Amino acid sequence: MEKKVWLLAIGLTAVALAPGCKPKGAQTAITGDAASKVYVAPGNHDEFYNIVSGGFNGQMSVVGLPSGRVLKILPVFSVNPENGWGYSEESKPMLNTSQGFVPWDDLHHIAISTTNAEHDARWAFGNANNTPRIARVDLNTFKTVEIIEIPNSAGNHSSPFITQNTEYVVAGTRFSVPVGENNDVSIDSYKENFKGYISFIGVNPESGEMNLSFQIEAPPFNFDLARAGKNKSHGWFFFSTYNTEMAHTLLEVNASQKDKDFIMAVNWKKAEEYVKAGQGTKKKAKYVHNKWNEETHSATSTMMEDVLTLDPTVLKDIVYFIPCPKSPHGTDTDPTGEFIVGSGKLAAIIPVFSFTKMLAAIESKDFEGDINGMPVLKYESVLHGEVVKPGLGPLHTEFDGKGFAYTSMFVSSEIVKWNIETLEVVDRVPTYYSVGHLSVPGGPTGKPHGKYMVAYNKITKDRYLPTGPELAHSAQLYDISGDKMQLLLDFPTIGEPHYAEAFPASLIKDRQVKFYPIEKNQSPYALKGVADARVERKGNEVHVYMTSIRSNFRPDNIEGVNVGDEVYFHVTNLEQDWDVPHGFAIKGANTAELLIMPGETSTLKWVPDRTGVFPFYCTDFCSALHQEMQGYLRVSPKGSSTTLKFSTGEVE
Ligand code: CUK
Ligand code: CUA
Repeated sequence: MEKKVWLLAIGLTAVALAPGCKPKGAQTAITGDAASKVYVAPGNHDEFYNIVSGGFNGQMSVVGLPSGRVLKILPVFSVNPENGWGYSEESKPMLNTSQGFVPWDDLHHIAISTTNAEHDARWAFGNANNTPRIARVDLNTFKTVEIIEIPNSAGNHSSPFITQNTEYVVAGTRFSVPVGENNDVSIDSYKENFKGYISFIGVNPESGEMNLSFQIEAPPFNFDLARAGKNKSHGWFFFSTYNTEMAHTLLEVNASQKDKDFIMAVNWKKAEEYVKAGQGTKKKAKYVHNKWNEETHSATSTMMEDVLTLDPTVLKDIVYFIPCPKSPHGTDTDPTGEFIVGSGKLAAIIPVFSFTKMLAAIESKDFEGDINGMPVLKYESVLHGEVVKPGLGPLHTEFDGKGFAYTSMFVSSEIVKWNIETLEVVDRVPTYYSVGHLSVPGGPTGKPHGKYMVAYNKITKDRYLPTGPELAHSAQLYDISGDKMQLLLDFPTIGEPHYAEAFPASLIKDRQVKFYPIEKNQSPYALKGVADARVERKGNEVHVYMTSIRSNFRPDNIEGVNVGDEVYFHVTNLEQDWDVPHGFAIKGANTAELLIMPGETSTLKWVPDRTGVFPFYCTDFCSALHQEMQGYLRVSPKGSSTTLKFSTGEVE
């Protein structure tokens, strides 16, 4: 009975919303050896790191494959009370934007750095949709070390995608908006006043530091996703667009009018030439650039003032349009760089374009028209072929390096494997349920590692124990080493993942930072030993220079603080060993704890609003005497003359 009601509910959902169909031929059972294929024995390590976007939680999670074990959650565009990210004075500037402190975002896509189109896994980039930003995470420390805001963008969805040597991370705007001074315009003037901007953010090959190199001004389409060309198509970038109708109301209907939208092909090497030749216009734009410094253990935030803009209607040969059926979502390039797959979410086929044919069509000016002087190529001239009857609602495609492509089918809840050359569908498996992105280790690179594929599903329904109105989101791991895809494992995820990338653990596991050398600690508040522990008053500021080492804080008892004082606890963790963080928390503080890594200094600010004696303690169980790691701070009335004093344990 219960089951029947449930099926009916799904049926209704399916009718109303299209997605959510129970896959046909649903085999819930998995075959014999699946468990042993995902079993990583206690003490053994996983073969791959999987860096997974958190969607609306603004974080990334680190998952081991094939086990599906969650190893870490990284705050990127979010505060994290667990370790004080966004709460400590040092980390607050990382979340600054031109709109002020923004402690949340919607993170959809991961890009792992590459060299020669192969993962080097030095950095993981992630996008912020809502307040357009790109973040860079250092994969030696698994810490967010840089965030750059993207001006003239709104809904930074087509982002971040990287070129094959990580020359650029690229960001296309989902929403076109009016930009510059003249931004108070009628929404009905969409076609005249709105613009779509594509941003190329240069990445320093040594330090990884990002800088907004230039923006290309594009028509007011919606830019959805993108992929760089690679190997033979290195130097080009491909962006999927929808709403080429340029509608601004009821997009559900009005942006689905045309038979074909476009994949916008961008010759970024050409754009670079124009930049080098001094072309383009510097335009005023305010955006913030935040950087973390591993020696001062703190972040700085800089307001930037302008951006170089290229107008491709004037600067020729940068932008071309490839017609692509029905509101393409993903666009993906195969490992050779020859094939460009457009996944029209409302299309009945999957078109596959040929880079060679595209170049030939450009060469022979085989155009069907233009958009403001930017050529529109002929669909047939650029088409390698179509995958017929692949399923319903193609979204995203990954590759295995063995000549096959895997496309997620959102509406029919399945994954379809097809041959890139012959376009023949060779296998299909159901997913539970509506699948979004897929992730094959090395899948977007020139050298996929194959072996596994993870599907990140949107609707979980009955896969796990229910947890109230909101159910766990679901990832599913498939073995793709044979001819037939085989479901191995379901595992719940953190947040709502969209894209994820996976790479061999061997790339980075031996170069992990174990602790920060205390002698290199350049924080102005760092202490190099317990002898320097002290408390200083400067007007109404009280600075507590504190050390933590197993198993004490120095100073531990502090008196002479008054109500309304600004108290700064600058805590240095003096440990020089792996895996010995100390925590710091004080009763009454309206903030989070600090979790201080060995050799690091971190600051918690507190303005006491009442008198009393307030205990503080270490929050990380660091030794057998962890519970002894504590102290007291006395707060006296405003203006009181209680003498400033502190004990460091030496005198009794
Ligand atoms: S999107 Cu989520 S399933 Cu934002 Cu890459 Cu396609
Ligand atoms: Cu330090 Cu517990």
